Amino acid sequence: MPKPYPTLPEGTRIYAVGDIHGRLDLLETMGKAIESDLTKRPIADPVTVFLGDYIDRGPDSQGVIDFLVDNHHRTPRQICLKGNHEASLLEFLEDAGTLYHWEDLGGMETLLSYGLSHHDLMGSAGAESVQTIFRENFSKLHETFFRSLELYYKRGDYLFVHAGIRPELALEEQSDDELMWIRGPFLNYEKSFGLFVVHGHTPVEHIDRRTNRLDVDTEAYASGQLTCAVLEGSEMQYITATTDGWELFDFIPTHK
Ligand SMILES: [Mn+2]
Repeated sequence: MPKPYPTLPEGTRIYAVGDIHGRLDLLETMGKAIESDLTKRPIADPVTVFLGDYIDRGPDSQGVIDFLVDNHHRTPRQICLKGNHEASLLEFLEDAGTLYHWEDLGGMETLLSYGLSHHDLMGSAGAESVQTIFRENFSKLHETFFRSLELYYKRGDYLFVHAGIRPELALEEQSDDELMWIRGPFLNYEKSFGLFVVHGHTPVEHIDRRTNRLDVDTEAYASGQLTCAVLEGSEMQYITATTDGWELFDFIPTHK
């Protein structure tokens, strides 16, 4: 018999933060919310998992990466997963020809936040010149951060991953691309994945709990609401951060 609810080992609390997309303002509020929650309700082993998609679309991708690189004093142990947008930035570092694909995903806002000008981006010199300027502005520290991102994190009965997994395929057999990009086959699957999957990538209006997975991506850059699942024992709570502040909610209703 599968367990009715996924569970974490005693003394562990996981804060799992959805897609940020350049919204440093909301990330800062979320950092304060987590810190405040931990002060109010201390626990032996707190972990913050960022589910990927730190950059693109929103206004301050560089600021978000600065925050994550320098986060240790603000939130507990921190795991940063790789989203498809981080993968696209890394691809552009290697291959200037991927610029237009990246721009379709909101990469322009990231380039602007790293100090490139509209003139640099519109210039006739093309993608190679954008790549050269970006490489100069992209610090070694940030590059190391991007290259150190994990594809998934497993704890207790939970699996944390940016997009999802291909159903009925062992974790070791999953392709990197699917872990960062998958939608339909994962989202439409209604049976158990073995582990309960906490993910971002596919925007939902409100944190969306199903019987086999939890979608935490509330499209922060457009909706102005960043969401974080708070998991402890077999309890699920969540925090929302908006420009007005933050709030902790006690219960995530299961969406059938
Ligand atoms: Mn995203």
